Amino acid sequence: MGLLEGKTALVTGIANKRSIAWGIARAFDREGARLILTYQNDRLKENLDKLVGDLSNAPILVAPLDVSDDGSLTALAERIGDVTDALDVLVHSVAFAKGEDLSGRFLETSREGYHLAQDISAYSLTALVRALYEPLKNAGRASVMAMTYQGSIRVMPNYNVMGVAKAALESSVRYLAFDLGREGIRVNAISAGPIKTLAAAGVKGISSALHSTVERAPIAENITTEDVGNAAVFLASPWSERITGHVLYVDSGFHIMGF
Ligand code: 0WD
Repeated sequence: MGLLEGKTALVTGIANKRSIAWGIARAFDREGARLILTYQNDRLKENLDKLVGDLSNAPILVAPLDVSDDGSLTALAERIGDVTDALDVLVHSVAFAKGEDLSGRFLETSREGYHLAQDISAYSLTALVRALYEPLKNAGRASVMAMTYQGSIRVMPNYNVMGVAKAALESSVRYLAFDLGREGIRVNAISAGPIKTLAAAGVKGISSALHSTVERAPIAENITTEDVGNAAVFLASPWSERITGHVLYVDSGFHIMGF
């Protein structure tokens, strides 16, 4: 029997087969979860339609979601309400910043670029949890998780405005964990090491980040979306029942290193 048998899990942020969210969806599927998947726009829906054929169980719902649009969040909550009263697992795997804000000096970040990165990459977690509060509460023991990166606490050249957004995201995880703990809703983050995805390709210097992991991390190997998927299964399962407000590093141990 799978670790997530009988659980309903929403996974956001699948852009293509390289997406971290796809690694998570596959791991959840393997463990017997009932999946709800979202896509950002029609172009990405086509990718998702092809990918879901690889799952052992068809998703119970595939729906659009633009996290920057409150109407879209409300519409998603309604669609979810049509298929289930309870949502056991919620995965936030969404981030965006302007290309020009992901290279050069952080100093040059515009007000607009800063707001955009914060809105889509950090505030969206709170917006999503707010929109889905009822089904999460109904689950009794729900688990929410967000994807983050160590650029939140250390300077990773070029990560810039996204590092600041990830700091806000990780802080949001802690405040939400406090707000929702008494309702049985846990909120955690997974801080993944660098993985070559569509979003990562937008950050100048991803190749050197991948190279650094192999050179300097205790486990001298880059991580995969499958590694993140397995950690997500743990956070979604009862085996992590007393863990909340935590940032779990899945980075081959890179974060413990000084020199
Ligand atoms: O090295 C990496 N790849 C790491 C990624 C290391 C550590 C953390 N992360 C984080 C990212 O910051 C993000 O939060 O993992 C999460 C998932 O990112 P990913 O899997 O690396 O990237 P990708 O496959 O591109 O998925 C992110 C998706 C978007 O894709 P594109 O590249 O088309 O922007 O986030 C979605 C979109 O599908 N997205 C949105 N979804 C709903 N509403 C929105 C939006 N407004 N904007 C972006």
